[in-house]
Amino acid sequence: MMSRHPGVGRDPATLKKKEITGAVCMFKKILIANRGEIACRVAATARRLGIRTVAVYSQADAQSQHVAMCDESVLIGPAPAKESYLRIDRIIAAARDTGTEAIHPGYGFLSENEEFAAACETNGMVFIGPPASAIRAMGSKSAAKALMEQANVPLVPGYHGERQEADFLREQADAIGYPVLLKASAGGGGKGMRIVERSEDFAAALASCQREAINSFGDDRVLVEKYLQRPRHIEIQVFADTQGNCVYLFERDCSVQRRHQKVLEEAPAPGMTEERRQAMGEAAVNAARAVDYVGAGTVEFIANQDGSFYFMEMNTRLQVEHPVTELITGTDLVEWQLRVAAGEPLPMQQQDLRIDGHAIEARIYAENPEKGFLPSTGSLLHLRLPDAVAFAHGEVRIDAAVRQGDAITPHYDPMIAKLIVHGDDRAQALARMRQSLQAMEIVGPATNVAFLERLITTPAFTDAELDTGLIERHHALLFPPTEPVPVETVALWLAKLAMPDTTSHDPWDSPQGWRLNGNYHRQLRFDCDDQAFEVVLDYRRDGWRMAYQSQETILTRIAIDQTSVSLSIEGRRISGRVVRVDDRFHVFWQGQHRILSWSDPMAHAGEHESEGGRLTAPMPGKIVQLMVAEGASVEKGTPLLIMEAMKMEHTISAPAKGKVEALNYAVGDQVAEGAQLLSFTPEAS
Ligand code: MV4
Repeated sequence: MMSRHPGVGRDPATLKKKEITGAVCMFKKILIANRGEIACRVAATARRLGIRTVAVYSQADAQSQHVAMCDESVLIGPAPAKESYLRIDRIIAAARDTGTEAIHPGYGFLSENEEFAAACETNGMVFIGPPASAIRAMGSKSAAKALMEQANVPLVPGYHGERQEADFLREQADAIGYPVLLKASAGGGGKGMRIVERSEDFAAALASCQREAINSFGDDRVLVEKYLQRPRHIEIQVFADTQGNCVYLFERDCSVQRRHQKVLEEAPAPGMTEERRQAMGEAAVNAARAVDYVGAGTVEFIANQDGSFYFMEMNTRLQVEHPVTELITGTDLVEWQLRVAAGEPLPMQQQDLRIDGHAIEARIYAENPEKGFLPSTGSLLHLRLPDAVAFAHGEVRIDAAVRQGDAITPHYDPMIAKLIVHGDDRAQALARMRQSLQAMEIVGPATNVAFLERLITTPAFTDAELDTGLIERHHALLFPPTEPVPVETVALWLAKLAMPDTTSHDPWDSPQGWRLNGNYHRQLRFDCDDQAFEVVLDYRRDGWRMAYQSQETILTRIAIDQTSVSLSIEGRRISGRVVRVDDRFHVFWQGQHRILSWSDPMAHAGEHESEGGRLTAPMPGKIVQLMVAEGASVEKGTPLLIMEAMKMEHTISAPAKGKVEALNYAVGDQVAEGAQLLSFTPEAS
């Protein structure tokens, strides 16, 4: 799966010791207390190391990929996480019942739950993570800050003590200098933060911050900090073993985020100097040592544009964005976790670790950027991810747990996949990121793929002007007005919908099928992004003539199979993909995903024709079923016959209460456009 450069810089003595202890100590079976891509990620490394895996799953996940990837699986409850993935008792029972030696918690869920870490130990299982005491020590912001201060880890100027009287805190704020930031001591992820610009505003902001803190965390203590404008979020990956070794695997820049949700992560951080990298790395190692850390951890800093940096918090788990670190260091951090948890020393020492190239990760979410990033659910009706296997050296990596047909449900995080790319430098990594985003095809839930492509091509991002406000500041560029539907997109759609195959032996496919009434001539309408469009298609000797938005184009169809369409447009060859879901056609062309809704004229057949007593075929087709007999009296809306056209079945229904006088066609008959299908007499009202 990874190991870009297995064994790089490893000293032979370490390797030997590792192999000996590895043979004795490594786990035979682990349980993965998680779901989704991280459960699959852990299972992949376990399999590579010959370790058996046990999956746990909720009722909603019985058919999921992580269950399929593990050797055994145990149902732990209904879909809601509170009743399954957060049930310590059931997970421990599953581990006991399957003879598991160790439990990997992944990220989220129970990964930073000290009670869970302690329960593993009590039950004689290894928690693949830090000791419960380290989780606890980093759990409270103010307590962690006090510890960090003693360990010489730089802190933002501020007050994080026990005293909480409003007057005292205001004096502290006045001394720090405005603007200041109030944070809930028990908080995290930006909840309960208040910026205070002036001393006069302090009391009201404090009261509001305390209210939110007590409501969210049951603890109204706050801390006061100097507020940094436009900071960068730079985090350091650290790793410690049980023998007292602790290393840093350099930094990740995670500044590009939206409402405290990371969107892009990269390593190394653009603009980082060797001196600062070492200073931040050593500060992070000091932070880890201060809490007797073991395993994978991340020390989060905020950095000023001038490079000064301050400790924010420590995440005591493997993070979502760990792959960027893996790609630049040639490591498998899950392997490191397993070795460390099994009591082995770290596979590499600080002086062996090097940065190779540049890596960027994008999180592909089922969400709608145009609707305020509202999560979107539903089945993945069509799913094509970039072919990572085609990149033999780990240039493109996809960490995902979904397959076509799987559903994104409202029960869990709507992340579809992580796309991680590597390049010799940032520009090359960015080019690969763009190429890979353009290759993605997702039909079903709305996704952020197009938004991500705009984001990575925004000049501020390509020029690495990173800070936590980037997305908000470039809102106009990131949400441009919708573009007109390109002629190529329309041509691909028509090729799929309305261009019969001139070489096929199926008579229905032959253009003659369409030309019973003379020349093929069709006028079609579609909606795209709430706008209506019209296009006219004629069959000519030299191909199909398409008239769209006062442009005439000659098209020839080259090949259509399942979803792939290629055609020639004015002699220029193009190819794309068209996925039909009912009357919606998803057209993918050059990284654009447009949804063309076709207003099916058959859907309204007969509606306006009842007066004359004629029911005619609005397009050529074939009769597939007659549902009434001649002479039948029917109610309005009674289905009369089914006709196939455009490879879809359409039901023709009675336009009014009345009598079917005559049926003009039998099952199997071809009918031309405009043909009268039956005679119908509406009942006089
Ligand atoms: C800050 C800050 C500016 N000054 N502290 C947000 C979540 C929490 N982990 C810390 N956060 C911040 N703390 C001071 N003194 C700005 C942020 C912040 C932020 C930090 C990291 C990543 C994204 C962020 C987005 C907005 C604000």
